[in-house]
Amino acid sequence: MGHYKSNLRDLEFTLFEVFKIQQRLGSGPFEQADEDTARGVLTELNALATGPLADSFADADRNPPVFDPKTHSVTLPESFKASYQMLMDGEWWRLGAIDELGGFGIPPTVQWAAGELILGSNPALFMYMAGASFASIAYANGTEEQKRWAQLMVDRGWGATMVLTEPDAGSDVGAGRTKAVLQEDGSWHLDGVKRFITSGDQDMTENIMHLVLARPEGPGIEAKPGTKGLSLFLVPKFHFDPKTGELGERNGAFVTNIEHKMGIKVSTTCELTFGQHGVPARGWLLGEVHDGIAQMFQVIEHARMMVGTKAIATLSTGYLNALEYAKERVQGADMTQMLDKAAPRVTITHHPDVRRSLMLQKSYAEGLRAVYLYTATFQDQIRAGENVELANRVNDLLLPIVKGVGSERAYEMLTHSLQTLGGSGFLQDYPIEQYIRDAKIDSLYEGTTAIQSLDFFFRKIVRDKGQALGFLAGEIQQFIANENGNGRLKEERALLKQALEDAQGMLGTLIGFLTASQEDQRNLYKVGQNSVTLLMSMGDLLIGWLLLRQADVAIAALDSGPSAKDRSFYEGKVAAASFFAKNVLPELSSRRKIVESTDSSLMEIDEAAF
Ligand code: ST9
Ligand code: FAD
Repeated sequence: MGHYKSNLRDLEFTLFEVFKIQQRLGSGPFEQADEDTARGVLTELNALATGPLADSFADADRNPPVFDPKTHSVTLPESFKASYQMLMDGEWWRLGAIDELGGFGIPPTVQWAAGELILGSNPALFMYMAGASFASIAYANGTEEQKRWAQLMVDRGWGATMVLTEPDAGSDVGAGRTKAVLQEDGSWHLDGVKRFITSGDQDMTENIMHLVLARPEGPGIEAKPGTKGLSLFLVPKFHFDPKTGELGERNGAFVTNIEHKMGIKVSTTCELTFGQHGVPARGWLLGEVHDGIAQMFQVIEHARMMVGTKAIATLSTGYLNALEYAKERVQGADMTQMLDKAAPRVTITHHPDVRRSLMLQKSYAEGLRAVYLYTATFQDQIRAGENVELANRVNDLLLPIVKGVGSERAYEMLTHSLQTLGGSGFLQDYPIEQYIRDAKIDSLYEGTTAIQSLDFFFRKIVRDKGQALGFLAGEIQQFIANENGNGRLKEERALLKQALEDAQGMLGTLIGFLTASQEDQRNLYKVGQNSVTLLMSMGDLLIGWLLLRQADVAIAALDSGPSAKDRSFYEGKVAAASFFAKNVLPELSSRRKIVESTDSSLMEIDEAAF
């Protein structure tokens, strides 16, 4: 058996029994895909993900890519290349492609559910496979000629990258200095050094299309500071015939280093140098507008969703590995017989602390899965043209939760998964130590958690005038008020009500600090001290609510006499929801007190006193 333990049952439950996504399948933009197609996609991919895709996961970690500085090229381990080839042969890249470029015509909910399977099995495969998804951005924003390039990217299976970061421009993308100078033929010559570029080089595709943010220079071009002064350029690794895609000369974008990392080692993280090795780095402005940051955010939004889903996928397999171990590992006696030295030894699932930890892992893994799939239901609505404006706002609001909360909680919970295995968890004989190393990146790239929390508060709540949040709060209120579940889960509903009040209380306090900053700007610091707490608390609230929605569905299913296997599944859903409501949601009350009592002392401490 490979390392990857998927949870297809929970994916299908959430998609079809809870969110009932089949109601949109088979018609409109999803005409090509009915429920059977969607289930078929997941079943087929599940077999691949738990089998051959997972096979190279550990090998590619122990034998990471090799960089040759003489040729500026990277060689990936053969085992990984074989897994990648399998994905490409199965045409699974179609999952992320728009219909015009050969997409499957399945809704985002199913795309992301399928994405979870690849991301849990071998996350770097998904990232290397993203060329067709990136082509969608070139297609959506490009000139007629660039739309044809997008088609070539897909037809010829090219790789692609997103190129923002520089040594002095990480979170602060607007500090980037790489420039692009307009040439007489309408192309641009790029000059600068970018760093940390994922998939910047590899030896699996014939070409790579870099999507690069740079500062345009040329006659009549107004220089603007910050992100609004950046444009987006298409910079291929090799030039190509625009009709056939046949490769020409090497372009002057060279990988000049690769990073040696804590985890996700097979995903190359490259320094990419433009125009400094004797060959000009020629690029083409994407479309005809200088609107680079907005165009790049079209990629970033998907990439943030991807990173959150990756983290959640890893947590899920971490939990299931821990569970399997715990069911087999015999150690110690049942606690009620702890004084009897001759008492029979039991499996560790009998120990209350192991149970507490496993249930915490389960509730976060399944609750976060519900969060990312719930988010994707709004992407389904957007695609289907239903309530598009509101769906866009809600999707925007939820993305920092999927990414920020997903990554933080996954990393935290994976340490519980490792702990469940005792000393064995520390060994490379089990996958969890690699999961932890591979998942740490998720709270860092695509905007750190602090950046997600600022985006959440300032852009997604304040600038949105609370419209999306108001909608969500209304949905939660409605759930609290209804009596589904035959009067069961009453206590849990009361706990959810309190959690909603606490989260709203925290938000109200932060809005108060923001208002007070008009009088004294230092009050903004109080927002900054608490924005991550707000984000994490809203995440817990959402998880608590979605788990209880699942429990409602599970109770109804239990009442209708399910099979023995299904009975255990549904009982598990009710147990996880109840556990989370009783053990996690009450924490919001104390967090609210902390937020409310924030003062300015932290910002007044002299740096030397740290
Ligand atoms: C990275 C990659 O880390 C890691 C993994 C790579 C994996 C690659 C493969 C992935 C494949 C996945 C599939 C994807 C493919 C695509 C599929 C397509 C179908 N939402 O607040 P302002 C815009 S890469 C939308 O003033 P500052 C907006 O235009 C590196 N737009 O910002 C706005 O203008 P306006 C990742 C947003 O103070 C403008 O920006 N690096 C949003 O100038 C300015 O906004 C980072 O993520 C948003 N949420 O700059 C950087 N926010 O207001 C993190 C802003 O007029 N840092 N815009 O609308 C930040 O995000 C900063 O907050 C900042 C601040 C840079 C935005
Ligand atoms: P910094 O921005 O220096 O942040 C350091 C710390 O300060 C963080 O804790 C951060 O939260 C905090 N901080 C910074 N600013 C603020 C603020 N305003 N308020 C509160 N806290 C703040 N980039 C690409 O362009 N393309 C890629 O493909 C890509 N892939 C990557 C792959 C890997 C493995 C890694 C490690 C990075 C990758 N990145 C990529 C870069 C990544 O997006 C950045 O590392 C990330 O955005 C953070 O920037 P930084 O590392 O410079 O940290």
